[in-house]
Amino acid sequence: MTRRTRADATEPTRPETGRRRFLTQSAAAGIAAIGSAPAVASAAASAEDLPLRVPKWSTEPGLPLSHEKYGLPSPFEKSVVRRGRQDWVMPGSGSIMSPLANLRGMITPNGLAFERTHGGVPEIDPAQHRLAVHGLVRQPLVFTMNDIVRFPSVSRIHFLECAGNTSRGWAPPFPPTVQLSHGLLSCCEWTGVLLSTVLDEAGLMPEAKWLLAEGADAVALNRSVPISKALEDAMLVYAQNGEMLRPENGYPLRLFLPGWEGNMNVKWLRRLKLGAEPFMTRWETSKYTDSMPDGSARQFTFTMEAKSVITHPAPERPLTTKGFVEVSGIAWSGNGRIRRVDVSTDGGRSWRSAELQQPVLHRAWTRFRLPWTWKGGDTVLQSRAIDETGYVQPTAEQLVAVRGTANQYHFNGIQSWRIASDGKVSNVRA
Ligand SMILES: Nc1nc2c(c(=O)[nH]1)N[C@H]1C(S)=C(S)[C@@H](COP(=O)(O)O)O[C@H]1N2
Ligand SMILES: [Mo]
Repeated sequence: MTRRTRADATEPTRPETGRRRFLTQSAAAGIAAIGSAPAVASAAASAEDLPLRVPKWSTEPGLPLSHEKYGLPSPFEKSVVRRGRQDWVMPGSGSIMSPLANLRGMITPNGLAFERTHGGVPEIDPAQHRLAVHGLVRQPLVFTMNDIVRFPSVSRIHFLECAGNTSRGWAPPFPPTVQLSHGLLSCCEWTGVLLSTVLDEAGLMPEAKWLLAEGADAVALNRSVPISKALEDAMLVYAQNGEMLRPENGYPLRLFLPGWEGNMNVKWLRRLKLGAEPFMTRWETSKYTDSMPDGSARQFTFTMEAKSVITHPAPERPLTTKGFVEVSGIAWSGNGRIRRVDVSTDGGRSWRSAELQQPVLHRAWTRFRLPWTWKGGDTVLQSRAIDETGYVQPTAEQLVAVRGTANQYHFNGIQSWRIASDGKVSNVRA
């Protein structure tokens, strides 16, 4: 699907430097004008808000500190939660999605990270947990968690995306929110030991070309991983965003394969078996293969290709005021860094390059932002990611032309949000 488009000639646009007014430049802005400021701001807001009120919370001592409890968000943020399906197909199976429209920057906090689990969350005592490394190794080994955390550690920021993310992008009806369409996705700082360090300890036999990674949950989820990936950047992860993994994300130990489909990132990892061939488990034969239009299935589609989505505006965050809008979203690629993100505010007729939040990291989310003036009309917003390999995120039509519509996995087509003239946002195919 690598394709060059005319947008490659687009000049990157940056907001002009120097003094610039954003919110009070249009008569409809809801910002109070102070004192002798020109009467461009909403008169209703001025009358009500000036002079600045002194609310109760500014005049009385506040609540005690939460120092003995685990900290929680403000009660006013209580709608910012994961949503999805639980006890789906079998007990404990489900997927709950991250509220992408309410995330800022490039890190997903642990309490909002997506969860996808096929047989419930095991409650594992780390003191009793073991990791076995065996098969085509010189010295089979069994590690305790104390052994694992003694190894030299690394911390890296990477995205994690379920192969089934945007699985309803192939054909209508499309999910009503960005959370339900794109929320099987997180980006976190992962801490652990490089898998290559642990494999060195056991000593790989020259014939070892694949490894089987197996979880300690009731479904014993297991996947075959080529040794090249195991030695390139795979990690055995025990911490996420600075604290030990949450039970739902694999406590006390998970495999992490940067940029590769979520399913292979085996949680509650208990066993690594080295072999000469892939193990052909049910997770890579009956599931996680891609149906092709000729009826065949494509196997071992490991890498999550470049993709992007606008998270503001989005159905959950409609436009309420004409004038300045910061269009913002995330882009990521399992093949490396994001080079550029183009945004269209006219349904794909013209494109402008968005500003990328620094640092732009390998196999991590890149937040993009583009200033836009919404004049109140009906239009369609789209974003298109280009990664450092030159790969351009395809349109949904291009993807369907190659892959058909009988698919569940690996949809990375361009997302279209329709902005209606009342500011409401809906999921459409433009
Ligand atoms: N042992 C085990 N590992 C697992 C799973 C599982 O059900 N059991 N689910 C997989 C799938 S399909 C995905 S997308 C990711 C989800 O990781 P998360 O729940 O930490 O977001 O874990 C993968 N690893
Ligand atoms: Mo998944």
